[in-house]
Amino acid sequence: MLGIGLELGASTRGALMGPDALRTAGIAPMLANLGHRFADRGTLREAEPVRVDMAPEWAARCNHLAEIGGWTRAIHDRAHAMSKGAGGPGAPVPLFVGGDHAISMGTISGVARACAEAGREIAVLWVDAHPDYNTPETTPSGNMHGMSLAFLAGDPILAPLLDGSRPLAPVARENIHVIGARSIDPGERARLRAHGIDCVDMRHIDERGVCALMEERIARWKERGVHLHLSLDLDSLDPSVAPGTGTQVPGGATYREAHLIMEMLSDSGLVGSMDLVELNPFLDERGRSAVVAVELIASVFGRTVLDRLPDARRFA
Ligand code: DIR
Ligand code: MN
Ligand code: MN
Ligand code: MN
Repeated sequence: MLGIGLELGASTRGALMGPDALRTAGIAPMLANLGHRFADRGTLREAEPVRVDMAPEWAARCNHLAEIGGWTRAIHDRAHAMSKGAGGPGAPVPLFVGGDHAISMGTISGVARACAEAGREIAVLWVDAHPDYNTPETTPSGNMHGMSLAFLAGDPILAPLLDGSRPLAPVARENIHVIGARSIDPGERARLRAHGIDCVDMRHIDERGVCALMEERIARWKERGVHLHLSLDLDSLDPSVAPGTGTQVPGGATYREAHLIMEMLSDSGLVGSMDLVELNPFLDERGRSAVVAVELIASVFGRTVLDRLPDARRFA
């Protein structure tokens, strides 16, 4: 696990305390109890601002651009180093803990570069109330945590966040999957449609259920043999379950819906790397969202309620 204390991608402060709250909530013993070797690599607490070579009209629409550029490059280098040999048998699974969702511009670009070097295809599952598919052209807020997935898909306006020494290996549009969406800006929605991004909104989940939706996607990832990166934004959950997050949106995933996504991913054996973002302890209620986050991570890493028996034996 690497903590990343970046909170300038959002307009609410406090997400930089996320990694420490997760530690207090018991991430280390939880994963150790599941039989994993858990290494806490500490928290990245600062990054030097850099000059990002972006046209001034777009740069003006990116809040804290120089800072986010510096963070993105520093995070990218760490994530790339942690992902060497990504997805190979027995390779460790890097867990990145934010911080706001702008950290994923560094984490996933680092993982994607390692995948490209290893000749591996990468797919991203973005579990979030927001698709974060804005660009400087479409953003209503200027907040860069709302642009991270667009950057990772290779948006040319955002590309200069990384520099020439760190080539961006964009995630192919057909390998980007959003689930849990319920707050999408108008320009963002048009871009998702134009790019054919697979975006499962809450109505889809209501109508078809998490199980069927996840089975389809898991079958596809298995067929393609991808390295799957899970990017879990805590605001995907309903605010009644996880209030400790900066942009609450009603109508989110229930506790069980979120766990079922994690459990099915765990069973699939596909998750090769993961982000947990937007945990804001300053907005939390006595640590309950941090505890929920630890429990969700535990489900990704193999915690089950019962032993999973083949259906025929379950009622024997
Ligand atoms: C909104 C809010 N779509 C924006 N985005 C996010 O400002 O771009 N909130 N990611 O968490
Ligand atoms: Mn997000
Ligand atoms: Mn966000
Ligand atoms: Mn979100």
